[in-house]
Amino acid sequence: MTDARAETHPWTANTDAAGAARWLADKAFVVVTTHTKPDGDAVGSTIALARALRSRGVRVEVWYLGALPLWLSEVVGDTPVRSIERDGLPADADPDGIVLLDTGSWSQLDGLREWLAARAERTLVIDHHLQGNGDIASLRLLDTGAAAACQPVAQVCCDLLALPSASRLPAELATPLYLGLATDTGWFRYSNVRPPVMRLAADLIEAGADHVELFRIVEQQDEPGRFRLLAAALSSLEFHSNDRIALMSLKMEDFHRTKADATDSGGFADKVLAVRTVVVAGVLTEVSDGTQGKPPLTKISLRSKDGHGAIDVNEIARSLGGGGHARAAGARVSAPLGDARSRLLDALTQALG
Ligand SMILES: [Mn+2]
Repeated sequence: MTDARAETHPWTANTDAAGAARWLADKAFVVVTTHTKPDGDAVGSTIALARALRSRGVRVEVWYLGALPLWLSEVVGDTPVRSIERDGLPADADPDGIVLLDTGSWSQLDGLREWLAARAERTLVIDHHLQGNGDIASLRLLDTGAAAACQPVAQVCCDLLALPSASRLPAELATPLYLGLATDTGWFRYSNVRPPVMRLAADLIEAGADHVELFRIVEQQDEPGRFRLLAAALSSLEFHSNDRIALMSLKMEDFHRTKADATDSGGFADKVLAVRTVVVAGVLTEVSDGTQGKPPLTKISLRSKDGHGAIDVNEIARSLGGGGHARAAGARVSAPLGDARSRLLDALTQALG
């Protein structure tokens, strides 16, 4: 998006929950959608709003983009859902209202961008992110102080159903709303947990949100292969620089032996940050060892601990040709695993000073 467009379409709110509910109330067919690779907040907010609209007799479809979480069907139940990747874009879909949740960025809407751009005049966006594209929707309910999109969506649901408090919501709405609140706050551990988050969580539990079942569905679904792979990673664990650096390495044969796939190593670096002395952790994954007609390639994933003197892993990753965020970053290095490990260790040792 050009700067001129950002000026004529600023990322500013122009409605509140009551206004959004009034706008939705007279719709006949609404499509509810969200960012690609939907997470807990994306799924929770879309399903809750779809159920609220359905209970008012509105025809609703929820559309998802990109890879879907493994637990999706257990949260969605019988609410009508379409995967654009799997089912395609319906040629004849002509909703009189579109609601975009948990994002306002064109870059997160690949596969639906043109369809949405042609219909911005009948689109409502409800989001909590600091940045977005104002031209994505003519009606914008933005609460950048909210920890999750599910917070403003909970209020819209209450207004749609004329309920005085979220504690009176039907349980089938309270449970997905709780999912968004819980996952966007790391199950109520992150710094975005403020009093309204806990008040809404309490109301949703009062309404019957099944938080015990949600935790099982979302957080206790790992395949055994993932933990066999973690065992392999831990057996390679080495500490450097007075135990402040932790490195783990996974070889191609580790994936074959444990029947794990590339996504199964997600979160391994985070686990090692639990060690008191460790300030930065890296996982090196051998993508190609250079023997099968492909040049050697090693993937690096980096995490660092918050606090005074925290290591900026974005900078480290950039020095290796990658990038990311200050606390989480990665790179792909065209080198065998051992060489990549040496280069990474040099960069980390230097950064620690
Ligand atoms: Mn969110």
